[in-house]
Amino acid sequence: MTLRNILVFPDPRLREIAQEVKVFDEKLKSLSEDLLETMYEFKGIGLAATQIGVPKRIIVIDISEEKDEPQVFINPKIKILEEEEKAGYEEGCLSVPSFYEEVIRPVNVEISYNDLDGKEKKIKPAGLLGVVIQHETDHLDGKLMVDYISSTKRERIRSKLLRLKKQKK
Ligand code: GNR
Ligand code: NI
Repeated sequence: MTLRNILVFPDPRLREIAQEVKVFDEKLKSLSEDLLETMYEFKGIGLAATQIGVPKRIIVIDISEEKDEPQVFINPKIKILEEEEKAGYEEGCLSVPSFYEEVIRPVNVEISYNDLDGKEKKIKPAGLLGVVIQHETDHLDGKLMVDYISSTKRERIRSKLLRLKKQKK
């Protein structure tokens, strides 16, 4: 297992569209382990491969209290079952560190995905799991939490994070 670096907004690599996974081999398992290790290290409840600079459609999630229920979703696809019911959640993102913004998303969704062995699966996630799967799947499409807020706010976050980055160098 290897701890990876997490890209920070506005890194252009966060805007890439990730490629579908077609080969389910040991390399994929080892990459998923790296993602989980990195997510746990940085105290996240989810992480997308895009965030470590690997543009492949892989996400990992653990929303459990004890941090002992890792979940891996390969090639996740979201079907909105019902457009009317939406809910807001105060979201955070490891690629937008220290900013929290409310994002409104559909509540009733169905997720189709492959497991690590390539088997096709389908779930209807409840509550937070549905929110996090949608947040992570956005990453695979180059979309970030900050795209849901006003461009003025987004610009302010962008300059703050850029300034922080230059300080660290
Ligand atoms: O750690 C995270 N917390 C979180 C809180 C609310 C909604 C989504 C998330 S995901 C985030 C980790 C992350 O950036 N995943 O891409
Ligand atoms: Ni994120």
